[in-house]
Amino acid sequence: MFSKKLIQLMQPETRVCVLTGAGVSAESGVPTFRGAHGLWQKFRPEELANVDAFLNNPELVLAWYQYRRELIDNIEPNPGHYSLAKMEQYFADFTLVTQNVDGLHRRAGSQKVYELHGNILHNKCFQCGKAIQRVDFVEGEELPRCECGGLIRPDVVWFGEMLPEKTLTTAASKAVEADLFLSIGTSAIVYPAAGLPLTAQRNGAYLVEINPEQTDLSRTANEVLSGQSGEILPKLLEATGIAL
Ligand code: BJW
Ligand code: ZN
Repeated sequence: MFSKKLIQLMQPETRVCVLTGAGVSAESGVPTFRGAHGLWQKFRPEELANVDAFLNNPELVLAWYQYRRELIDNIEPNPGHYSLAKMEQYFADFTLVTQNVDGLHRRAGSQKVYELHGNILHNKCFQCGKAIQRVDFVEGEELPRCECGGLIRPDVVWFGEMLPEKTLTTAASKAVEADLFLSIGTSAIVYPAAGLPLTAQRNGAYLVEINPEQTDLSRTANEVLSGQSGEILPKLLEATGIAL
């Protein structure tokens, strides 16, 4: 199932960079955005995850995020998340970059997580930018507002917005330095995150994709492990002799 090359690279001194997407949380019950079983089918992410959608219909956008927060409150990380937390302990130089906003990597024990698209459990003021802790949106009640009067929004990155600069810069430099890059559970179509695996490979990394479906990256990757990350990652650890 795994190539010799990949097993050889599973040494503690190998520099590893991982990019995860919604597929890693799919087995926990979080719907993906676009995958075959994507459940946000009523709306394309581009329709809700942008500033105009928020300004035109804040109730709809906030209700979407509230629904997702409640969903995340009631689920658990899966063996894919736990395997990545284990890998952080095993490799001396290991970087976990995620596009996910669900916080499940941390809940599984990953200590350092570069969250490129923010975190759904945090909020900020749309007007003054002040960080605001979790505020639940109740449909039919007044919209939550900051003390400055601005609307409160989730602290996530919408289309057309910049990613957190330092997080992105670190992720990009870790991709450049990596010997092994794993792209897991992402359709790899949203930039700049989707550029990270390509940057890594251009700079010499062995690029492995884990996904049950083909993506644009599948043709480019050095190795494609076709299947669910919650099954493949524990098997990879087992094949390497790392106990989960
Ligand atoms: C499994 C599985 C299992 C299922 N195991 N796998 C043209 C070219 C290049 C770029 C652009 C362009 N036009 C516009 C852009 C820029 C734009 C962009 O990339 N658009 C593309 C759609 C073309 N990017 C941006 O706007 C970004 N900002 C930016 O570029 O700033 C600079 C700038 C500013 C102003 C002007 C111009 C430039 C920001 C992007 C923000 C993305 N935000 C979202 C929402 C976050 C908040 C929220 O969660 O609500 O992030 S959108 C959504 O997509 C979310 C995700 O993180 C992201 C990626 O999705 P992901 O994770 O890959 O999920 P899916 O569903 O797509 O895929 C799941 C995969 O899992 C599938 O492949 C399944 O098969 C697989 N799977 N089960 C393993 N068990
Ligand atoms: Zn404010």
